[in-house]
Amino acid sequence: MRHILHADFDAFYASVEQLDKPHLRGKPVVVGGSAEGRGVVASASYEAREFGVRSAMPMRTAQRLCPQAVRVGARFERYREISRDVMSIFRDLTPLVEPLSLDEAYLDVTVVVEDDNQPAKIAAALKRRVKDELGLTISVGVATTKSVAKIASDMDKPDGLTVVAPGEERAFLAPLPIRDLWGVGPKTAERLIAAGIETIADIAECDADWLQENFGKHGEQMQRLALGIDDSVVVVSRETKSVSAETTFAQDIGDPDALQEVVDRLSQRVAQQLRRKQLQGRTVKLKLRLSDFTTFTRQRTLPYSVQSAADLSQPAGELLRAELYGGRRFRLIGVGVSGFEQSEAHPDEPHQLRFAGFG
Ligand code: DCP
Ligand code: MG
Ligand code: MG
Repeated sequence: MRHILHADFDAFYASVEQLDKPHLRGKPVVVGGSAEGRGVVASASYEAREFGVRSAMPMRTAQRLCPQAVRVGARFERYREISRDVMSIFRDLTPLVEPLSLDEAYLDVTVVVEDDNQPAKIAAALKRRVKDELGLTISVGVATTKSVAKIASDMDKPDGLTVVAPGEERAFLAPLPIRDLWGVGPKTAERLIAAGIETIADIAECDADWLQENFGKHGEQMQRLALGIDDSVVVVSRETKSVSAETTFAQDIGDPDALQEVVDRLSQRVAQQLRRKQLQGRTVKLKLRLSDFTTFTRQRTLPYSVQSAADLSQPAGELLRAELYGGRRFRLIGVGVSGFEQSEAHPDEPHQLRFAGFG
């Protein structure tokens, strides 16, 4: 039997803003783009939620529901920093940490459990440590499976701790609406409700053949999850050593401006991946292939680390210009970054979720 924690910050972006700007504490706060710019709410403080404000809502609607709410723009760098901090607190507890996004992760604490250190106690201690060290609250779900732990962490927000004892998984899930189940997105939910299936218990008790006929393998999986059966393990992603992007041309290119444009575009792709993986590196690499298929790389290590497309395309462009002599033409260009700053393991992209509709 496994013991899994799912931990998720409460109103993450909004709480960070309240932490950094004490005058916002206790007030309705929404983080996101302006109403004039057709912005949407990324995160709403729990004070704002009392007025019905929710994530993904147009900012204009949020301001109508709660005119006194203070809107602040998002500061992704800061959120990434706190995300790194919390993941490192998690990894202090167990190496089996699977981040799902900046503000949440699964932790497999099976080997940490002892007679006098039960999962509930471990979770409470983790919440306390995060609060003491970061000044923010997380909600934690404790269960024997990932899917139940994830649902449990959402039950008692904010500052929640919900423990589903071994053997209680099915009973815990039974009364919940089908939308709470892993993998039940809006379309699936609509079809299930049309058939009179409204709670997770309804799925658990539903005729297996009917589910299979209507939803195929997904139907089978839904029923297993509804019964509290889920064998998926906490996946620790490998450390990323480098991030790169390359492109091959239909026709060889020699024009410096056209080549620089390609470098700019590749830099943007790399920057996007770096952002997603919360990485920044000091070594910029350019890969080149000539018309005659000779392939080589040039690299430079900078005194500072880069993450943005602009910071990356500039040194990559310099490496390129040094190779533009004698009318050389290129058939492939690649741009990459390595030499990442933090030495600790970094999450890869949050793992691909198997179903649509998983929040
Ligand atoms: N986020 C976003 N757009 C969304 C949903 C989320 O930009 N539609 C961002 C802002 C959130 C962060 O991701 O702060 C974490 O997402 P959560 O779903 O965990 O939401 P919160 O942490 O804000 O609130 P909760 O207390 O419900 O977890
Ligand atoms: Mg959250
Ligand atoms: Mg989250």
